[in-house]
Amino acid sequence: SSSQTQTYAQRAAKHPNPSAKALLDTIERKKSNLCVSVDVTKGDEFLNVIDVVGPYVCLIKTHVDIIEDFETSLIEKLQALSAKHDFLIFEDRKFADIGNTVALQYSSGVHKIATWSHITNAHPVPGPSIVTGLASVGKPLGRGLLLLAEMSTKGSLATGTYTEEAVRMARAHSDFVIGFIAQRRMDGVGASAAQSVVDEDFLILTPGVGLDSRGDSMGQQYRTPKEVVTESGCDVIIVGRGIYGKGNGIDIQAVQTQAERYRAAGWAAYLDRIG
Ligand code: 6AU
Repeated sequence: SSSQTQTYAQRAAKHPNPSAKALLDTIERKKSNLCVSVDVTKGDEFLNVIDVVGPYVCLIKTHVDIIEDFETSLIEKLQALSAKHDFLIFEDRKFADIGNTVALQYSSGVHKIATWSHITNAHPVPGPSIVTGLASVGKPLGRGLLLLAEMSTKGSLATGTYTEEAVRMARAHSDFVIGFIAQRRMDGVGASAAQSVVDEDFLILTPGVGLDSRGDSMGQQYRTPKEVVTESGCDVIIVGRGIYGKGNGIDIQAVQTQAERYRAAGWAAYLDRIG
């Protein structure tokens, strides 16, 4: 059977990449396919939101470069919360440069992403050298990479043959590329009849998820967990503003309520899919 109808536990048991296996195991253990995207700009708000949503998530997604008062101790606190609540960390860096440059951006600078982020992502636009550049840093550490095969935004150029080439690139580097940021399952996409793709198991992490809104004023488009997980076969829902809100100031009780609501919706959609 394809990964579409297998349980997360069945997939975890045979996944060769340590970060993909850990994510699948965490999803099963916590009965959560929810990743919360914590796109806030103050370190204390960042930690407060993560502490509250932590029990309901398999994964926390960060954009560390938007935090105004970033310091190394923030990463230590993030790691302590990861241990306390049992979730993995995904820095949404969207690398997009030549191999040598992305290897430096991944390992070095202020943020040293590879030292703490289990999973990161990259645009396939430079070609396979972006994967080998990042793998030179991340593979020895047991990290995993997601390629952006599609985007959630209106007018995205990541469609058609671009998406197919992204999947082929992943297939050629499946020791480090664990899946895609995409809007649907990629089983067999871009495969020639001669290629055997039956054993591949790419994880599909999907942003652009909302229960109360269909988009924002800057091109974002939202679909429901049912559309994303049951109908399109995706594995993890990524939710930001649907959970932590849009206004100024964070209502921590509301954040907890929304995290529980999205966890339940994402899990129900998965149970519907596997039947
Ligand atoms: O739920 P939102 O709209 O508040 O946040 C969605 C999050 C943001 C985006 O940077 C990210 O998901 N994202 C991505 C990722 C994860 O790579 C790709 C994409 O196509 N759309 C998208 O929104 O942090």
